[in-house]
Amino acid sequence: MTDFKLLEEIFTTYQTFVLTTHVNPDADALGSELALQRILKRKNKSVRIINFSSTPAYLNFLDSQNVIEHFNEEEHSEVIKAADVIVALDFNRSDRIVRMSKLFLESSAVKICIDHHQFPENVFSHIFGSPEYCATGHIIHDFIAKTNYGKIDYEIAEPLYAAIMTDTGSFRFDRTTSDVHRIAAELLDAGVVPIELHSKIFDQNSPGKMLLLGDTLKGIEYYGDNSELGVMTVTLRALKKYNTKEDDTDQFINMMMMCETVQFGLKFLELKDGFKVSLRSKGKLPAHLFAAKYGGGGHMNASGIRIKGKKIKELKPIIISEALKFLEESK
Ligand SMILES: [Mn+2]
Repeated sequence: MTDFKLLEEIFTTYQTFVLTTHVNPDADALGSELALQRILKRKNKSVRIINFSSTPAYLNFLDSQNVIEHFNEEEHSEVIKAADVIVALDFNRSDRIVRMSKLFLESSAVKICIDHHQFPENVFSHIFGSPEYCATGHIIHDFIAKTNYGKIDYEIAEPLYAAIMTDTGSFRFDRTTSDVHRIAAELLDAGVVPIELHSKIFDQNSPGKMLLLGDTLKGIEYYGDNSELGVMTVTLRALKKYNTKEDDTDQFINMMMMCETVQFGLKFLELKDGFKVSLRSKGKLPAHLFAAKYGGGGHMNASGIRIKGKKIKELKPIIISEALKFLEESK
């Protein structure tokens, strides 16, 4: 059980808060930060949101008051040091905030993690939430609802709906329970218009991104006797060709999973200093256990691996043959 009373006590006791989230933040990461920031502000707390990555353009509308700050060591190291409480949202391992992690680990602040991923690192004073939650925004919602720590009006409902809608894949993934739908109903009652928010988040693709998507889909490789394994690859060259960025490719893997035969999907994304593999699986296939073999993590049906200092072509054939073995063993 998540101890929301303790969380409320911490919020009540302390005055200055720094909220942060993982590199390349998504709508759950940012929506959770913004909802919590707004709730704490109403209690006259001093709250800064400092993120390692800048906000992706398509999610800028969520930050209507322009409060999210992009991490800059000079400007923020004192702020992070002086905070009473640092709240880590939507991540549970310090390396997910990249170069902010040193300041985070060295800070004497109370370190809170509010998150729904598995296997938290042992660096937090308190952890709230669990993988049972469909989104970090879901945890924030339950905290507010169960403790009455503020009112869920439109200002809070919009970021929470964005968080929950996106992390449940528009209310279809595994943890989309009847409770999640009841929460969605509550957020609609607070003024959220689903089609508007959905369109603001999902219909924001540049023409270049659509062309990159076309090339990437065309390049899908299928493996296994019945094409159960799907593999897609995005290179830095392709990103550059279409004037696109890493986060433009976030949804590509979900498109590959639309193929009926594909049970396990891998997306290789080239980075300047290595590469990233996103994993998706269907049913009970535990993608996160496969990710863990390479030091990655995530959820059963959606996880990720980050490999530093190696080229895709060095490891891709190995990862593919391991993935085929993994598929075979999981049958
Ligand atoms: Mn999340």
